[in-house]
Amino acid sequence: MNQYQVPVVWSPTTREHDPLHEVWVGVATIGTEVAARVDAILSAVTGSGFRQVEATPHADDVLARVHDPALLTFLSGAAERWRQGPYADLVGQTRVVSYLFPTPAMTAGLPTRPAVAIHAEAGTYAYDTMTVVGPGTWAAARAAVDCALTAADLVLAEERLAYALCRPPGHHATPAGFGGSCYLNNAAVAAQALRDGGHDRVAVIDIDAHQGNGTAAIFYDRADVLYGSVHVDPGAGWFPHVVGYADETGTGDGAGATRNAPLPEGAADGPWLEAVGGLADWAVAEGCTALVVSLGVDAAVDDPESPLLVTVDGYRAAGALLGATGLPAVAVQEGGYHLPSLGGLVAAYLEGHSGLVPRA
Ligand code: SP5
Ligand code: ZN
Repeated sequence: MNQYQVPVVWSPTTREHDPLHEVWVGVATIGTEVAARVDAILSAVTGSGFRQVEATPHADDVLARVHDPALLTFLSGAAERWRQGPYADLVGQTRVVSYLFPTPAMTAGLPTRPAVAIHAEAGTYAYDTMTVVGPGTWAAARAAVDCALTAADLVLAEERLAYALCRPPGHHATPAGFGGSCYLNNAAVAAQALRDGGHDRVAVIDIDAHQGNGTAAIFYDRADVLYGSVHVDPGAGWFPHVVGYADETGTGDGAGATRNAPLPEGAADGPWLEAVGGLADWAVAEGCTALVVSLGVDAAVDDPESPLLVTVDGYRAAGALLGATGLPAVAVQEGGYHLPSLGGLVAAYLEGHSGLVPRA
């Protein structure tokens, strides 16, 4: 019997981003978005149902259509500027972390200039203290974009499902900002590539535990890329805190093309799958011809970063629901931080989506 093999697109360069720590509530905590995630996933998506594909380098053109050039310039040069500064001597710190954020609370309507010092300029682009920039961050984030673009190429060449093992993740990266462990928005790049490749309407369905505020922002005023997300309720105190409410549905041309399905803590499989199914039906009803799945597995029971309590069978069933749309799909890795279970959750989702195992 012919069995479908899901291409697993990855790049060894994605291991070069090594945050060491995340500054959270003023303390340098042990990093959660670590390089070992790549290998935890790779070692699980093996066997006859998968085939590994190494990402190929792609030009910046699609990336530049979803991000402000100032963000790309800043991120690509930040680690080297930090290295050339006094920071190693002053604080023994090799990662870029801003101490200042020039939000409207500071600028208050005054005319402003770019900060000259990188320890202040970083706050123009960074919106949290957790998402640090180190020597390998740009190379890894850019390699993750190549993973997404290579997976999109495969789907444009008639593959029905391609998985991009992107790391660092991307869905919290906004047009001109980084945060939430994300630097470049891999899923948005994949969606834009599918649009450019001839799909008139593309849906991004985000099943990471957190609302993908970056992807939402990139497409909020566009009708050609739908954004739908199921996530833990920001109103219950969860990241991204200030957006991701159900009444945020798009603006201008994009009115009605955004859907947010916030869930209470402890929701578990039933309500979560109902929301995933609702988003899948919506993408089909709206006439989308291709899908990008922001595949975060941090909604799972053992994950330290969310309280949603979804099981591995839940992830398999979510895959089946999105696979049942019949739409060609790029699945892009987002969050998921429990190293022992991470790979199994990704494999279960992909098995469900590709129909490698019968649906429950
Ligand atoms: C891609 C993704 O899943 N990003 C997660 C963004 C949410 N991060 C919020 C972190 C809250 C602090 N958790 C404690 C971490 C201690 N190291
Ligand atoms: Zn997440």
